Amino acid sequence: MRQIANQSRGVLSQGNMGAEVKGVTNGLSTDPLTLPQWVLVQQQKEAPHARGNLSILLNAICVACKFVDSAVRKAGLSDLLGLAGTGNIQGEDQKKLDIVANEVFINVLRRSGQCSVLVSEEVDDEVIIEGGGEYSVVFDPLDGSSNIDCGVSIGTILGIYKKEKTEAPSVKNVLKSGRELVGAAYCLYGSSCSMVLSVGKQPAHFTLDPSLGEFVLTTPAMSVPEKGNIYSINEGNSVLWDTAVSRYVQECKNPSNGGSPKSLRYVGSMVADVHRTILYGGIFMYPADRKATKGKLRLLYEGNPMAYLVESAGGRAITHEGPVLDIVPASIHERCPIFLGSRIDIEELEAFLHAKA
Ligand code: AHM
Ligand code: MG
Repeated sequence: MRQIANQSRGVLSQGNMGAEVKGVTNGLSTDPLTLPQWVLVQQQKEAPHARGNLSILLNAICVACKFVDSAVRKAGLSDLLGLAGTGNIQGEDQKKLDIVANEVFINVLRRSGQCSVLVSEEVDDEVIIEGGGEYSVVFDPLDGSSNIDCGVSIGTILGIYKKEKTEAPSVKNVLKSGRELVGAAYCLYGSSCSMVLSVGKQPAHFTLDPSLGEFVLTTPAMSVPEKGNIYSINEGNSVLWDTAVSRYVQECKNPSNGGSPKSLRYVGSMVADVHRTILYGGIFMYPADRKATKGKLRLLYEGNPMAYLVESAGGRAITHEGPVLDIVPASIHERCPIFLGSRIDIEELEAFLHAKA
């Protein structure tokens, strides 16, 4: 058998793998970078003296996401579809999978030893972990619940805060503007399982390889296209919108410059709608309206993490007034209107939001 250059002498070096050691052979990646490996490499580069606590936390998040992905894929076979018979603080019926996902995230995050405060969409009050670590995680364990039973994409959304060592664990650790997030991620349980993660830099995209059971890096640095041709909004609420939103959506359908109309895409799962917006460009909107005067989506564990990821990818995220990330929340389940996506599309929307009625 022919020997591979350098490997035979045991001198493979970082960045110089030897002429015959390639990353792809017969269409198969032979150089997969898993999420835990990626985190270690980033940490060594950015914070060589770090104690690895963030790595432990991110690994725990990976485990929980893999568990939920597996539960979602076999839900129809394991009596996991349908209602649990309980409700959450927002008065919404909880699905069985909402409860499973919530339990998994709380257990895995608690056991990681890195968290002192957890906030979940499915739990009325913040969870304080005595003797926990410096991180606080806010999360929607299973977003897009209305899509669970019909097999449409759903997801998990997470935001990560870090407290000062001297700060006592309390709800104050998370009642901070989104600018203070140290990281955010979402996991999409779709036609494939994708994790998009940012810890202060452009988001990286990982795809779950089910045969390895690992998230493998598929895009190191994601960028939202400057402009897109998709708008995404629940048009069923159009009778409730204000004039600015109505006029902007009309402009999307019938551009005043005679250009082509935008296409409408709306999954009704924020993770799926935001993932498409980051990849293809365009605009996703859940505005305030006459009925939902603060919008529908929750600031802490839906609006802020998504705004953080979209802005880290060069896009923008605003309310009717200003950046989502500037809002300082007063309570853990508060709602906020949100418009996010391509920079130019958001600028065009702003012209309508700021115009005199
Ligand atoms: P959920 O957290 O109860 O699942 O609700 C959030 C979801 C988002 O994923 C999605 O963008 C929105 O609700 C859809 O709402 P609507 O059905 O009103 O369009
Ligand atoms: Mg949600």
